[in-house]
Amino acid sequence: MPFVLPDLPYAHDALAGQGMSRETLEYHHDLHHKAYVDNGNKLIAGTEWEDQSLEEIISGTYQSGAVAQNGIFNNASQHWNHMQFWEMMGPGAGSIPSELERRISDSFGSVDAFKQEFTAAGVGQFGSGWCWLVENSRGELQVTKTENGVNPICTGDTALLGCDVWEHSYYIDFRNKRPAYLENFLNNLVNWDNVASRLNG
Ligand code: MN3
Repeated sequence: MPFVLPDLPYAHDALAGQGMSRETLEYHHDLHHKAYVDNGNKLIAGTEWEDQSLEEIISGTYQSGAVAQNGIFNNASQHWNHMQFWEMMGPGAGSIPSELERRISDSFGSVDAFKQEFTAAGVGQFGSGWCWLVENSRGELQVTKTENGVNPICTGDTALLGCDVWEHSYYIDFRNKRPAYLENFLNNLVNWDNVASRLNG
C-alpha cells in the first residue's frame, strides 16, 4: 500500500513552549518525514512489496538482509518510526499513568533510573538512530538503541516510547547538545498516555 504522510496530531507550534519549535517540526515532519514517504513510494512501485502492509515491508526487507532492499527498508522503517514519534509526544506535560509507572519501576527500579538509562542509550547511539523503551516478548520492559532506521519491529518487540536522535531532530533547538534534548524530551514532551496505551498487558 502506498505510504501516506499523516498530518501532525497537533499544530506545528503546539510544542514550542515545551522545547520543540515550530521550525523543527516544519523541517522534521514536512520535509524529512515527507521525503521518507516520497522516496519509499518510488522504491516500492512495481515490486513485490507494493501491496504489503508497512509492518510487513519493514520486517520482510530487514530479514532478507539483501543490499538491494536497503533503500526500501530505510524509508519504510523511518516512515513508521516518525508516525510513532509524533504520537508519542503531545502538548502539555502529563503525569505517567499508574500502571505504566509500576511497570517501569518494576523493571528499572524507579522512573528516574529508567530516564537515566534511556538518556544514556540515546547519548550512546553513535551517529544517527533511535533509543527506545520496548516491551519484549516475555512482557519485560527494556531500553534499547538502534542505528539509522532500525526499530523494535525488527527485533519482535513492542515499541512503547522512541526518541529520534538523528541531528535533524534536535539541531535547531539544542544545537549539538543531544543530552539536553533527551532530558527535555523525557521531562516535557512525552505523551505518557500514548506510551501506556501501547502496553500489551
Ligand atoms: Mn527524524
